[in-house]
Amino acid sequence: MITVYGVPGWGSAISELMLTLADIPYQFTNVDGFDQPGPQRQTLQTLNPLCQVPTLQLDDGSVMTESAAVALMILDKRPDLAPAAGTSERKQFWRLLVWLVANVYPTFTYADYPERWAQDAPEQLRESCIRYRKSLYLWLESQLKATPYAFGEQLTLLDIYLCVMRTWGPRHSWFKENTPKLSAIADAVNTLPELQTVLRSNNII
Ligand SMILES: N[C@@H](CCC(=O)N[C@@H](CS)C(=O)NCC(=O)O)C(=O)O
Repeated sequence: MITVYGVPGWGSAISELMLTLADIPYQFTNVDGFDQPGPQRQTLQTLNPLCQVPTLQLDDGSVMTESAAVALMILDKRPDLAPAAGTSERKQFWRLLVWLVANVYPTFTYADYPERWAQDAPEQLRESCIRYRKSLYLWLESQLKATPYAFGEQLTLLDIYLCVMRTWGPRHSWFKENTPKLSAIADAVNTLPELQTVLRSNNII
């Protein structure tokens, strides 16, 4: 069975929700505290030199990292969790999926641990990353045209990202005020019966 190494509410929640939605069994290993020296970090570092979550160990023992790679792996089994091949929606799906992990996700890497990158001005780096992240979310909001999900009636793995990322900085109230379409998508995902247990175990609802 797949093992997901993660921390409740962190990036591993995206993998857990995607796997659950796809009906792919997995077990969860909590590595809370992995971002500080200690046994959890040692465990994770042997699997993933970047020492990040999500880190997955697959059925064959191989390691899988990068949430978008996990999404692609899942789509191999469950193509219905993305818009159909040949549609313009599918192209936008790829675009926004990669855009999120390439642009928004790194703002957490730098803002959550600014002292790693700017020892002399960590607060400045944190603040500018958070400002940049907000500008990215505002652009994303301008791209969201459909309801109840990003691509209309079809629930896709992109909606799972939005649901989890909405719980991170700049937090619910900012999203509600500034990105109401993104917030509504996250709210819609939060009502899905098949995700309730995992949403709860990740403190998302
Ligand atoms: N590109 C990775 C980013 C993963 C990531 O940044 N995870 C965060 C937690 S949400 C993390 O592990 N941060 C700790 C660190 O970077 O040291 C992905 O998409 O999975």
